[in-house]
Amino acid sequence: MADFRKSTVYQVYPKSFYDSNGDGLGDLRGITEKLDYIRDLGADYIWITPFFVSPQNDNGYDVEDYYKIDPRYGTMEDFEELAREAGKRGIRLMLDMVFNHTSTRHEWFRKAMEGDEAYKDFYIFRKGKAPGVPPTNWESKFGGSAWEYVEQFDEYYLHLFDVTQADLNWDNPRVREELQKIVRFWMGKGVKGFRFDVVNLISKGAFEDDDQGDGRRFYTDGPHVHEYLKELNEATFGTDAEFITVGEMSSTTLENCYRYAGEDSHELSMVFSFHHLKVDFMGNEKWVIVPFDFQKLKDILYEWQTKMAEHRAWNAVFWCNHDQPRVVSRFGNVKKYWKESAKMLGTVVHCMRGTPYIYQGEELGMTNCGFTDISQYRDVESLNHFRILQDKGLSEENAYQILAIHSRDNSRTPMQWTGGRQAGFTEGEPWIQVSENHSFINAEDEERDEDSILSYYRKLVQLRKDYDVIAYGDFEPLDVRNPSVMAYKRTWEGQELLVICNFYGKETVWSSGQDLDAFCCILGNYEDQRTEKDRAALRPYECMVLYRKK
Ligand code: TEU
Repeated sequence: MADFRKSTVYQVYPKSFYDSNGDGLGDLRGITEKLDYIRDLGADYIWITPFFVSPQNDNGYDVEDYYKIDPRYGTMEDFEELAREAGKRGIRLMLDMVFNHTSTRHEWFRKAMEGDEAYKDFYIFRKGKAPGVPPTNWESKFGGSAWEYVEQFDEYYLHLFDVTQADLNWDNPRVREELQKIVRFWMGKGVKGFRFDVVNLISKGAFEDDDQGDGRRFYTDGPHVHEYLKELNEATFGTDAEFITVGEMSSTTLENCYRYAGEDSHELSMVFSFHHLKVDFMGNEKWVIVPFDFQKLKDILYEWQTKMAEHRAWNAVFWCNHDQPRVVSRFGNVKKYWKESAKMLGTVVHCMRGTPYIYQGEELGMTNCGFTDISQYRDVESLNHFRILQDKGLSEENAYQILAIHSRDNSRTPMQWTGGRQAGFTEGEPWIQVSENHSFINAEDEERDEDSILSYYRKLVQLRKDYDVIAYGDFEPLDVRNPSVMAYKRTWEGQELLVICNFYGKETVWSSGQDLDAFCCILGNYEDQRTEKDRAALRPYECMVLYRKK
C-alpha cells in the first residue's frame, strides 16, 4: 500500500502544463504525454487542479458542472486514458474538489435565481442591513464586498471569492449529499486522492459585521467544519484506506489542524496551511512590498513541524502552488545564486516531516514572470487589485511593482519544456505569455545536466524513499535564532539527519554543538562540504544533508 508519508505529490495546473492540440491551452492529453517526465521525477501522485466545465473566471475554480470535463481540457475518454497511463507508471491521481462555492452558472445557482426556494437554500442569501447596505461588511478575497445584490429578491448572496463564485450552504443536508455524490463519482473513475479547496471556510458562523478585519473570523474554521468533514470522510473516501486527502486551509490555526489532519480524527490525511507564506506580507495584507522576515519564516515552520508531530497530525509541506509567486524569486536569489538557492529551498521542504508537494516548474527553478504591462496579466485577483491599489492612491508604477512580486500569474506562465518557440509548451499562441528565461531554464536542458535543479529534485524525492528518518522521524529545530541559517535535526530509530541551509548570499560558519565528522553527507548543493569537528563553513545559499546511523 502506498504510504503517504513516503510519497511526493506533483501539482499540475493543466492550463499551463502542456498543450497537445495547439490551441494555446494546456490539456489532459498534454498531461498524459508528459507522464514519463513526472515518473522520472519520482512523484507518486499528481494533483491536477480543476478541469471541470467552468466559465474559467477563476481558471476552473468556478465550477459549472462537477461531473463533466471542460472541452477546453479534453473529454472523459482523455481523462480515463490519463488515469490508465498514470496507473501503468505507478502514479495516482488526485483531483481538486471546489466545494466551498460553485460558479453562478451552475445549474443549482441558476435554479436559485429562478426563485426555486429549494435551490436558494443551496446558497447563502440574506437581506441587506438597510437599502443599499449589504448584510455584513465582509470583503471578498479578490477585493470588494463579499455580497452581491440580487434585485428580484431584494437580497444578497455571499461570495467569498469572485462575484461569479457563490458560496454553498453546507448547513443544508441536501448540499452535503450532492457533494458526496460528486466525490463518489470520481472515486469510481479510479482517482486515489482529493485536494479540497478552501475547505475550512465551508461552515459559516454568525453573519455579523467585523469591526476588526475583513470578516474572516466569522467563517474560518467555522462551527460545524469538523463535523461536516467527518461526515464526508465516512460517507465517501474514508472507506478506502489507500485514499489520500489534503485540505487547503485558509488562515487556519494549529489547533484546528490537529483535528483536520489528526491520525485518528477521520477527517483528512493532511493540510496545507499558509502562515509561512505570509512572511512577506504586512499582517494579512498581501499587496505591499516588504522584505521577507527570515526569523518569522523559521519560527512558523518550526512551530508547525513540532506541534503537528506532538499531536500526531500530518502536514503537507510546500513552497509553491498556482496561487503563490515562485519560491526562488521569493526567498532565493535569481540574479546571482539561482541554482544554489533553488536547490537549497527544495532541500528545506523535502527533508521535513510531512508530504512534500512540487508545483510544476519548481523542479526547474522557474522564476516569477516579470510582466510589466497589465495586458500581460490574466488572473482576476491581479486585475482587480491593479485597480484597487490605484483607487487607494498608489501610482501605476507602484501598482506594477507590487503585482510583479505578488501576482498569482507568476506561477501560471507555461511550463518551460524547451528553449525553443513558446518554450515547447504549445504550437499555437499561449493563453498567457511564456517567460523569456526559458532559453536557459527548461526541462530539456536540465534533463541532460547532472548538476541541474531538476536532477537535484529527483534526488530529493528519492531520499524520502531511501531514508525512513525523513518520512517518519521526529523534528527538532537547531540554533533557532541564527540570523542566516535554517538548521534542523530529524531522528528515527537510531538514525539522525542534519539539514543545514544558508539562506543568504554571504558565507557563514555554523556551529552544530556535535561532531559533524561522525556524519556522512547524503546530499548538498556544492561539490564538496567544508565541515570540521562541530563546524560547517557554508558558502552562499549552501545546504547539506548529513546522516548517521548509530
Ligand atoms: O485559493 C484560496 C485562497 O484564498 C488563496 O490561495 C487566494 O488565492 C490568495 O490567497 C488570495 O490572495 C483557492 C485556490 O487555490 C485558488 O486558485 C482559487 O482562486 C480560490 O481557492 C477560490 O476557489
